[in-house]
Amino acid sequence: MERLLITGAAGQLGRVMRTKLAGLADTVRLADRAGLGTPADHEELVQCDLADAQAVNAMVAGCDGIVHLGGASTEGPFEGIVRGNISGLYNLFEAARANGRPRIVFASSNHTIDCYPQAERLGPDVPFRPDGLYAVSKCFGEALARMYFEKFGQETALVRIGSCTPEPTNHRMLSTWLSHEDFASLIEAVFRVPVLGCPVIWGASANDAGWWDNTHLGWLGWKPRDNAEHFRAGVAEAVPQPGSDKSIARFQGGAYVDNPIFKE
Ligand code: NAI
Ligand code: 15L
Repeated sequence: MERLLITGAAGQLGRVMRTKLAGLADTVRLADRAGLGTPADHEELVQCDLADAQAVNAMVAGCDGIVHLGGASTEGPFEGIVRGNISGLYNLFEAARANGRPRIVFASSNHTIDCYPQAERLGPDVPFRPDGLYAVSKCFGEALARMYFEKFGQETALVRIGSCTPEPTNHRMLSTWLSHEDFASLIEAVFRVPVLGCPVIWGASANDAGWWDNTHLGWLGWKPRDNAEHFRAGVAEAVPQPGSDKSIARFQGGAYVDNPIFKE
């Protein structure tokens, strides 16, 4: 690629991908509403709010690929979720449509299905079971991406990220963990494959205790290498086994399922 755009580049995953994806394009354009520091030679910095349609159009112009990590990333007041994940996402897809439809990696979330019990194994076609307004905004994002694919041929990977952290740090994450390395290799696979479409992709490493089935993705050529199982002993030592009646041991969203809906 000539120019890759990473939104949410000041965030947790954005800062990691800024380094890991540096070789994916001649120029990497980094965007966020927060400050992004000093650009390296191969970087361009754009400070903008996703709710500003004109600024988003300028942010997308000239890019051949987009890794969309920006927006609200947890449960919070609805206003912030609407800004980043509803209006912001619409602005991003409209900008993509106006600028040659660069392929998009959309950071969706496991929260779209978090009310399923941990005993169930999920394929890509299960109905949503969101656990809050943040989760609902990700369901909206997946539906929006699908509509732009059906009507305009916009290709987007709907990556339902589990828990993307340096290491799994609790029992639930032995099932939901996505290593930084596996996320980076997934993004590379999405941009490498000749035809992408608009698939649901479970963003998890090759965890022995995983809940999500990616066997529909053989054509993508993505082989996650990490496995949370290697951390089981350390997690067991550091965190007491949760009681089987607790949400953290019952639902795929764990304790997130108990989050309140925020009032303004
Ligand atoms: P983060 O909260 O650390 O980063 C999000 C970034 O988006 C922040 O730098 C923030 O300034 C920016 N942002 C928020 N609202 C904005 C707006 N209206 N306009 C412009 N920028 C805005 O989140 P993190 O952990 O890096 O996650 C990145 C993406 O991946 C998010 O979309 C999140 O929902 C998704 N995700 C992350 C998971 C994880 O384990 N970290 C799991 C599942 C999904
Ligand atoms: C997410 O969607 C969030 O962005 C992240 O902060 C974690 O809560 C993650 O899911 C998770 O479920 O562990």
